[in-house]
Amino acid sequence: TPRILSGMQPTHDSLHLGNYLGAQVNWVRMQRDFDAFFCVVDQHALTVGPAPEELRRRTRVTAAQYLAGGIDPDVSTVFVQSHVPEHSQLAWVLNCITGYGEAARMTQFKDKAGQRGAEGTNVGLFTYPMLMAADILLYDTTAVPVGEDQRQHLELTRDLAQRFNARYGDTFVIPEAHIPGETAKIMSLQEPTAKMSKSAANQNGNLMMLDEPKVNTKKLKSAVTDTDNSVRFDPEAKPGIANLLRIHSALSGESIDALVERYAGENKYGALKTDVAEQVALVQAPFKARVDELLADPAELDRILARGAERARSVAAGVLERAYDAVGFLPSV
Ligand code: AQP
Repeated sequence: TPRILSGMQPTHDSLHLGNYLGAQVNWVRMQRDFDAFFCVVDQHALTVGPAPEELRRRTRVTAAQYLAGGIDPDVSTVFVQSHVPEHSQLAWVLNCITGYGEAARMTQFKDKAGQRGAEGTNVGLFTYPMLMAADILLYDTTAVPVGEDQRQHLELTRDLAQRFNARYGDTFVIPEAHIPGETAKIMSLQEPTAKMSKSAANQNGNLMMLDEPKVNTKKLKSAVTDTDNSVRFDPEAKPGIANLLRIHSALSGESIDALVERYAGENKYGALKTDVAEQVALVQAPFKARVDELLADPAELDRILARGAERARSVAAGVLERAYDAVGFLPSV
């Protein structure tokens, strides 16, 4: 069976609706057709310098959200990146075939380094894409379900795999990005031309999966729209309304055309916002309840993650050995 791998960073106490609609919904859809690996990428999260107890808590919360969103640990392999040392081992090898200029062109790095300044930018942030490439290539992954923001990193992963194969002989499977249509980029409610982001300065633009529904309702009521007063789907001219329509459509299963028809006429922005809030609450309330249940028994959660790590290592070890041998490292036994 073909394999998928994806992950999220435990950089926040809750995922946002963009993570959920852009990535997780697809994970759940795909887990039965693929041999699926879902990783909590705690080593990536270390690049933003979390306090140790924060990272520990967020790693568990993130894993709990995978399960609450519908990932079945009996079907998929759910694990924590730092439990599988092969990730950093392969990352080193990939660092050595990545051009400095190539890495410096990554827009996510440029954005984050720009925000943090030279003093606040660590080398981990720079080598992030090569660690991500290792995450993917270690599992002979065929498809990677992610949001639009990860497209460039996926392209780099493919380039590195092809370069490695050309230089050292056929070693890695070349993965394909699997990016959804309308939900690939859920926008900030406050700045609808920028993506909803855990690290955004204005958190009022984020709908957090684990917030109380009334908090999200309030954020939706003050979502930025436009003064044109009619509901139409026009992402260029009306990014705020387009974002609300996409969110509604993804959660309710109704087509965007049907929604545009429903909110035809003047002064329907309020009604649209109220209805989106209702759809968000419908998904969010059971999600949050399930997360609370899972966190009440951290030992069980840790057992699931330990089982996942064991399965992950059983695959990753073989692929790493292939790569180590290909580059000319001596076998250790
Ligand atoms: N706004 C979004 N719309 C659709 N998909 C999104 N993803 C992130 N933001 C959106 C997808 O969620 C997955 C997990 O991402 P991550 O944890 O690696 O975080 P990120 O991509 O760096 O984005 P975040 O969550 O906003 O965090 P920060 O602010 O720290 O960068 C990925 O599949 C991503 O595509």
